[in-house]
Amino acid sequence: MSAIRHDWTREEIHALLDLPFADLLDRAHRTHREHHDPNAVQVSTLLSIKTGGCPEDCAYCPQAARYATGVKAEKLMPLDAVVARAKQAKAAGATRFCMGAAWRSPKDRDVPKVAAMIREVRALGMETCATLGMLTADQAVTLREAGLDYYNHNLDTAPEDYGDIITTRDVQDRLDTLGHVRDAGMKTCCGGIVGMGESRTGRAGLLHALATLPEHPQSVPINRLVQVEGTPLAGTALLDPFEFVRTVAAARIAMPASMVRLSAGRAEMSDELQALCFFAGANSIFYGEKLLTTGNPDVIADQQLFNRLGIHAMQIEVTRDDHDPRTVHADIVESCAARETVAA
Ligand code: SAM
Ligand code: DTB
Ligand code: SF4
Repeated sequence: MSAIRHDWTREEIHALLDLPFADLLDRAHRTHREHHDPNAVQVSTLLSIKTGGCPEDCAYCPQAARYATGVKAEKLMPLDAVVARAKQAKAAGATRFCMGAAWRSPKDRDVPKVAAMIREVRALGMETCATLGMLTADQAVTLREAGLDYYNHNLDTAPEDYGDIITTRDVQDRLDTLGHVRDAGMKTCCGGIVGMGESRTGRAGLLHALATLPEHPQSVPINRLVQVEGTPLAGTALLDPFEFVRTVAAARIAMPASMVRLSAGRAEMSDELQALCFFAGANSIFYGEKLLTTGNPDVIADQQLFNRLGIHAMQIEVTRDDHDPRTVHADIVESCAARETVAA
């Protein structure tokens, strides 16, 4: 069994990315089989609960107020509308529901509203995830107490490239929030974006930063840049698809027990490229026709892809609810039903 290491050097990760393609995929796939069912993929559905108007300047993001991308700023969605969307996602077979907000950080008055959403989604028997920007330690505790399982907060790019992509916060801000999330007892969902014009060395730097966090993130989303007109990164030279597969494979080897998510960018990927990514160790996807503001493959196309590849949707991993142990049974039953829905 390959060990879970936190002492990777950048050179070692770079050397993985440099391997001949077949050698890299062979090693990644073996690692994958040691730690995971290679035919099971976890499915999460995203919902933008607060869209656009963000004060940050992330060069990739269509929701930054300063870029003319056509995304309109909206208010926080009402609770009943969020719950209705979570029910739809569950009926379509998703086991995790991820709520995203275009905030630098939530205002204290927003936190109880999001906490109410988390409580209601959790009560449906779904895993909960939120991505709301930077959190204080107290905010993290409040969200955890509401039943939040995962917090998504990406490192996004190599530390040395961070200032080229975002100037309104720094890497240490990201690390601080990730620390608050871990201290509050939540699982972290933390990854990055490739295809932003970075070099292979940059991708090694991102993976190294992720693999040397105090704990490997339980979920590692690997996004391929979705180029949106009006953002500074629109028009960036497209990344060689094999480099994308290499990044997934190296993430699998460096963080063997984590779920590696094939995230943004799937709508522009062929089925064959996605199948290579699953072989290389990706075992999670965003499922549902929309990411936050951009498109994602149709549900029916994903169901067909799973069927063609013999993949089934993964059972959710919730084994115990500290607040109400009775929900354990409900979660497992629900996840089996979801598995049949997606695989049907
Ligand atoms: N505002 C919060 C934050 O930035 O942490 C949460 C929402 S933000 C949209 C979540 C993540 O979406 C970013 O960290 C980034 O990885 C991803 N993202 C945003 N725009 C993207 C794009 N055009 N292509 C790929 N990923 C993107
Ligand atoms: C993540 O790493 N990718 C997701 C999720 N976490 C929140 C977001 C992708 C957003 C893609 C651009 C958009 O749809 O606005
Ligand atoms: Fe705002 Fe998040 Fe988009 Fe950056 S990535 S502009 S913080 S919504």
